[in-house]
Amino acid sequence: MKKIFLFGGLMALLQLWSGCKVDSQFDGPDLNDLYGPFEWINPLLLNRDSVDFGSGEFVLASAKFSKRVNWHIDIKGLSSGAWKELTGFDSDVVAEWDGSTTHFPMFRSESCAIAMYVVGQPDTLRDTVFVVAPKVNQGLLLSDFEGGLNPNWVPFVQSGANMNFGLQQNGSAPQGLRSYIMAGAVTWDWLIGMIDIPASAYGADHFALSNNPNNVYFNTLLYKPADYDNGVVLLRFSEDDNLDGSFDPSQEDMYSYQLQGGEDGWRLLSLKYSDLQALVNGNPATPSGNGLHEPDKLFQVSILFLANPASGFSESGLDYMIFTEGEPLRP
Ligand SMILES: [Ca+2]
Ligand SMILES: [Ca+2]
Ligand SMILES: [Ca+2]
Repeated sequence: MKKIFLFGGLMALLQLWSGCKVDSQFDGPDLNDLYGPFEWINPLLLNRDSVDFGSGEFVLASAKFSKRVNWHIDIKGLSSGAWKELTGFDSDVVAEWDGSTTHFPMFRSESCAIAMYVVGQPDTLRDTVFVVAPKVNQGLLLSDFEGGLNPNWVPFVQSGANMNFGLQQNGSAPQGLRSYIMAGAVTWDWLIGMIDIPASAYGADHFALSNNPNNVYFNTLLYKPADYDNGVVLLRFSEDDNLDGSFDPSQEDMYSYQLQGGEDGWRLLSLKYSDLQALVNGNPATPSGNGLHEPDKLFQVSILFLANPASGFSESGLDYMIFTEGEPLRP
């Protein structure tokens, strides 16, 4: 009995000792990581000089430093002005770029300048990569406005002052060359103008979406000018609950999302379908239909642009409206 106890105690001591050793190797900070001299061990290296994001290729940028540092990679599209930022805190860097952007616009087929630096250090290492084809986003694209307007959309524009609804190509599109502008001043009504986008414009009574509202996202790029905070964008999603090929607002569900203000410029709005609410005058209300979020029964999407009639002119912009499944758009 005594031998067994001794043996057990020895094992416990051994475990304690080896446990301490493991701890000292992995838990504590490596002093060289904090106080050691900094140098580039391996310079910035790209795994390719041209990339076809459209066929699933991506860019790997690697570098190695003598200690862990805050590194930063800027990727700039030389024709579009797109700007992707990659950052981290490592000594051995392998950073992946999948063709997405951080600051709009989205990347195009273009040459890109890549610059890598370490915060607090003087050197910037540079390289270039050519984008043969930009990133392809899976989903149901309602429009990117590059090929003009869908003739089966139904626009309505009030006859106010300085009305401007339609395609815009002025060098500011967040994707491609064209976007859609909604602007004007209407003194007698909140509604400035709207577009109905029926599923029939895509060849069916209902949009080709899955029936799982937790899986479906509506994404669009929205523009708010710095000069005007009064515009309200109201998105409406009308369901054909009884599948009779029409939408009855008194008996079927309409889910909405309303947005005013926010940051200036272009931003991404991504809405999970199950988060949409029935709204009456901007306030949550009981849906008029079966109360189920049913993206597979979606009959029409409507984009309304509104402003307080006393607030004067307002402006907003749209681009790249796309439904995605499984995750929000990563433009
Ligand atoms: Ca576009
Ligand atoms: Ca119906
Ligand atoms: Ca429903």
